[in-house]
Amino acid sequence: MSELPTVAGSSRDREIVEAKVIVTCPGRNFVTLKIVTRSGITGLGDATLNGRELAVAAYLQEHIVPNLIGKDAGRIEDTWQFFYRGAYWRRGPVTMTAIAAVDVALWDIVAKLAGLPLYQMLGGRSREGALVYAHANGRDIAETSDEVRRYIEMGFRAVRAQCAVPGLAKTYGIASGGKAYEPAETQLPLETLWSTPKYLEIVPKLFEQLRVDHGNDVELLHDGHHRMTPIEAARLARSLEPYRLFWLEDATPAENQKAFEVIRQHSVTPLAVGEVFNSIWDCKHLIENQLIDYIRTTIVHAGGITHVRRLADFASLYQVRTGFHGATDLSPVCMGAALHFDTWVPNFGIQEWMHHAKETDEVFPHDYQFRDGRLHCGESPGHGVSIDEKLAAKYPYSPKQLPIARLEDGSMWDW
Ligand code: GCO
Ligand code: MG
Repeated sequence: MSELPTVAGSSRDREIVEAKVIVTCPGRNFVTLKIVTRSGITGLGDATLNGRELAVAAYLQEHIVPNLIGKDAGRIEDTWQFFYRGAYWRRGPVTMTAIAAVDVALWDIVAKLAGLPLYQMLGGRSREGALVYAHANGRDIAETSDEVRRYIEMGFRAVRAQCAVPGLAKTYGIASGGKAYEPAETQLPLETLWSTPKYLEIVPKLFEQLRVDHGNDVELLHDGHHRMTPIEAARLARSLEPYRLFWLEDATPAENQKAFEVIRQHSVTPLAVGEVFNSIWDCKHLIENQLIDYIRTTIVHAGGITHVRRLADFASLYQVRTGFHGATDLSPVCMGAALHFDTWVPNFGIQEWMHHAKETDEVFPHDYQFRDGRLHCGESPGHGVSIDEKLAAKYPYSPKQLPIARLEDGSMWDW
């Protein structure tokens, strides 16, 4: 790569001379941290927290950037400990997303200094590509099934299926007006109505039909998005057993990790959880008691590669596999880093992949590619994702928040 210096690697070369927070909205909002060393190597980290972007941007700008200048970019672990222990205030999505951005940018730099793709720095290739799942959704069972077919025809081996719930105007995961589904579309939260009994009526029928239409070869997934109580989740998980799901995700909120014991007592449907977790402590009980099968916590929201590697190693002791979050609100920078991680991590399960918009891909050129149902990370040094800053500047920040949900009597519920 042209930016590699002839003499790489002295601590003076690695000194951080610039750290810049870039906020851009090519189709949706993204926050990116760019770190530059004295020798001119740049590293990028994703810092996007959907609907709360500017909180992380300010955390980085005010509290992290001043501490970075002058540090040795090669001291990844020490920098992680500095920002985690040194902040005194531990964990939380804003802090852990900011730390993740620094961590990923430093891994990117160190891999570029070594002239190696990032997966090589982690221990090398364990597989040829990362199995990914796509998002199929529809206004009814037939439309959802058509969408599943479309993805199978595109080469996907695993598809998540969500279908509108009769009697509810707007449901999580369902696109409106023929557009691709996007989690945050309005400036202030869109109010939606939720009914678990109505939802529990339709979901088993959806998967029964999908198995009739598509057979048993394709892996099918479903996201409950934290809306069921533990006993309701247990009922759904049990009723889905004949359709052999790859996983049921976020069956119930997990602040109380013991809640998953109820689901486990009643069902053998595999369980995935963790896209809203930001630390190993959020899933310690879940993992060591084998209450889940897949951990969703990904790099951008949980302290970066340094922390998620620790989490994945811990999970491997209990045969829990990774299934990283990969919605469109995680930037291509996170996706690039995640794919290098997926290429290495021994206990890999699956990777979520919602396509980014064309504008997003243009702002963040990347070398990962979809082939045969898998995403393949590239071979260029680092994580293989860059940013076109001039183009990014043409897409100013546009405030957007996630929807909220209320029950039919008006009470607030989980969206
Ligand atoms: C998923 C997620 C997303 C989230 C979104 C929030 O499984 O992909 O549940 O759809 O809702 O990432 O910002
Ligand atoms: Mg989810």
